[in-house]
Amino acid sequence: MTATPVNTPRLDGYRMPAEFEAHRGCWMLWPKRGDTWRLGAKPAQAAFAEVARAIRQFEPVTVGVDRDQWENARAVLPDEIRVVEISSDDAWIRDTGPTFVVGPDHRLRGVDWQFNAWGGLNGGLYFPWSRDSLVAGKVLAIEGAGRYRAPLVMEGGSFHVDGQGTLITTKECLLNPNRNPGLDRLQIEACLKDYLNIEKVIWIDKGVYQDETDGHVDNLCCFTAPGEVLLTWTDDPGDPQYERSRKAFDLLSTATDARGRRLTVHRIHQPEPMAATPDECRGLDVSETAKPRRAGDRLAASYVNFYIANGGIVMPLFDDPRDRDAADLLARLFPGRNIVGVKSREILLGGGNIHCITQQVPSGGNRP
Ligand code: KQY
Repeated sequence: MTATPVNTPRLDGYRMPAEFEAHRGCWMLWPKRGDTWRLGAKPAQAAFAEVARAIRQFEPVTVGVDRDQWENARAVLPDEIRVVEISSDDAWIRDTGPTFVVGPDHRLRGVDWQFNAWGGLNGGLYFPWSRDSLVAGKVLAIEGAGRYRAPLVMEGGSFHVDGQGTLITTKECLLNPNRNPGLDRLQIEACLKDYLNIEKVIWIDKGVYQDETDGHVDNLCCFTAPGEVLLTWTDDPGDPQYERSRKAFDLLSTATDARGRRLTVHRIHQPEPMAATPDECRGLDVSETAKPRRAGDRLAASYVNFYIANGGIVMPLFDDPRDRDAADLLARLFPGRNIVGVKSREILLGGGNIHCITQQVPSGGNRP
């Protein structure tokens, strides 16, 4: 008996566009869990609402909300933001939402990865994650987009694509035994090629120091255009981030992409190292089923964790003297897009930033 071949985006001619290509809109989820977000998630909800408002200047935004937060979210968010009921375990739609792919006819479908809360019972961040696992399917149903169920355990923040056949990721995350212990690097590459329709994978060793996702690339570097990458950086050789960024710089600046181009690597200096304060940690619910967040823990702050919208960049601000230089650099790298900064410490305290809480829906057309 011969096995029925499983359809994949590659076989069907679907590909994942780069984030800098045109969008139909953006999805977010509403934060509420008290062991991730302090003070009953109120400060985080204000920050998420600010991000949603910033993105709404450029494209439609939908926010998925648990039943018991629906009225609250609806009251806090402006009318022009769509609010729909979707339950989830936490609010990281970059990781739990679908990765949209576009077909030859410009039709949308989505890849639904296997999710295990960044490592399952071997270093994952909370248990259970069963509601998170259903988020991608629910978003695709609302969007009326077909669903590819991918066999890989991974998250949307663990890779970036240039839309022209190249994917960047980190070994620290995708080769971590807490994701796909039964698969080797070549098997993982083959799966990425099938489900994202890419040709080349660039493997960086490690992501940002103390990043609780096991080094998601979306906090370390991203494509700003085909052939151009932006990398978080520090000039301080005494900082544990220094070696990580230097190695990534050396690798990226000698790598070629799927089209054979040498990459241009831009560096964006990280903010001053920062940590969670005792007061911030006192505001968290105590929980047996989630990673404890302790005062003094370094936060994985990076300016690279921004969202590229149609005509805009929504970037994290840290109340740091480097905020201004970071915004100026992004303005130079993204001519024609307005740079909008949002104070993001409350999002950072939960272990991610603006890119991690957003998921673009591509329009399939060219950049506007
Ligand atoms: O890097 C991301 N895409 C998400 C960060 C998730 C942090 C979970 N606490």
